Amino acid sequence: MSQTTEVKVPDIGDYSDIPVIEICVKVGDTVKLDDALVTLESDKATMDVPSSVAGVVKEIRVALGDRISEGFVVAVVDAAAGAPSPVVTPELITAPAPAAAAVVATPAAAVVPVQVPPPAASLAPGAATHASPSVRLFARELGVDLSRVTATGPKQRILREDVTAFIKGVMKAGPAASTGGASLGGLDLLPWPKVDFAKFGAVEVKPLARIKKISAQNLARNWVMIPAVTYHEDADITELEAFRVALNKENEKSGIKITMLAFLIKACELALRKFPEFNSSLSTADNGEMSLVLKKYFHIAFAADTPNGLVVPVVKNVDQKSVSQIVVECGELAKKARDGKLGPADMSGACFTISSLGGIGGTCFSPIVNAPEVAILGVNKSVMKPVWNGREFVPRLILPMSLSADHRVIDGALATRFNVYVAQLLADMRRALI
Ligand code: CAO
Repeated sequence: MSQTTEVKVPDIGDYSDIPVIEICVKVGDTVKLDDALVTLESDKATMDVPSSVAGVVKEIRVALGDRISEGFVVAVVDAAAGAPSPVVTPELITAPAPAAAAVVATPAAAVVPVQVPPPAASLAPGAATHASPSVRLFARELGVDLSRVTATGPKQRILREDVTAFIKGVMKAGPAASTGGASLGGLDLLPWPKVDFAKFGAVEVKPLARIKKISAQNLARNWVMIPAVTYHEDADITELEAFRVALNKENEKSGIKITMLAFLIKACELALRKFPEFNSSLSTADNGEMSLVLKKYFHIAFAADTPNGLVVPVVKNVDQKSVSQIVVECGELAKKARDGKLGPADMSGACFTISSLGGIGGTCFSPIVNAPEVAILGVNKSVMKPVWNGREFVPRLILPMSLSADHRVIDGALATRFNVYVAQLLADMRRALI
């Protein structure tokens, strides 16, 4: 006879309204007393909600991301016939395990994490993994992303030994292979300052948007790991801009407005062909051996500012497209970006990135290289400047360019040659024919 029990979130102390980060079972699973049904995670603790009976899961009443508190029914379990089902007592509740934020505050936890870059499609590191709070804590202390760890426990559960094996693998492959891992160990970073800002005045706390969280991780890794140098160059775009304006006047009826960004993409594609090191990525084999992958395709990304944060869509095969086609594609991608509709395919495969702040202003900046690319070109607003032509000062429209390049692949001389060539192309696109 069926004997259903509603399993509720037990007394979890001061915690409430905590998001569900993992659902450990599915309908039809057989569970033992105390098997974890779901995992909750606040900013301070991770805790499993254990089954209060042994039996078969009949219903799951929560979804990932739901915020729940004590007493909320997470699942309905049909107690196995004949199996005694002692009711869970508060002592049986899995003790809340302090999460990273809390750990960081203690000196003992000032372990520099072994971070492994998330796979391109990994939007939420650690998501969809099964592990107990103590294993999660262990992984956090070491900075291990559980989604990269191979689980050997029952029902794909990650065990402490799995985390240890993962770390051993990373260490064995050497610092270079960990790319973002052990090589950070020497930095001996201080914990992030914890300040009660409200002590100094009124504040408002806002959660970071998802895009910002993802880009924060990527930017921090790229900033720390890539020894990038930024090289500045001025491009004289007087004639190109006059041509662009004239074209747009001609094409007023068609509605397609040729942009400076499209010319920049074309010029960069031509420069990538002339300087193939710029169209490459560093890659590390399992034995730690590093090599340079030179690409024979030309996919160029551009940074797009959206209300939710920065995204970087990619225009594929720009070598096979005219400037007008690039204009149309950039427009479509920028619209998709603003509407939050870019898919992973729209944002992957880039060889090189352009970050244009030209519509806003600025005179120069240091863009962060977008790994695993090796360079990025930033441009600011073009301005009329007096330029000496040997006899007199003449007004010329100058576009400031800032090229950041990974010094492991690109030396200063090469970077400057690239910049000079892009500037020459922008000054006179006829060079592309030579
Ligand atoms: N100099 C002077 N004017 C420029 C210019 C430049 N380098 N680049 C663009 N402009 C002008 C355009 O001609 C346009 O003028 P009109 O409206 O009179 O025609 C205006 O500035 C707006 O251009 P835009 O920037 O919106 O359009 P775009 O095609 O040049 O760029 C995009 C598209 C998606 C790159 C841009 O909208 C964007 O998001 N830029 C921000 C990128 C960013 O945030 N980078 C920083 C990353 S690091 O934090």
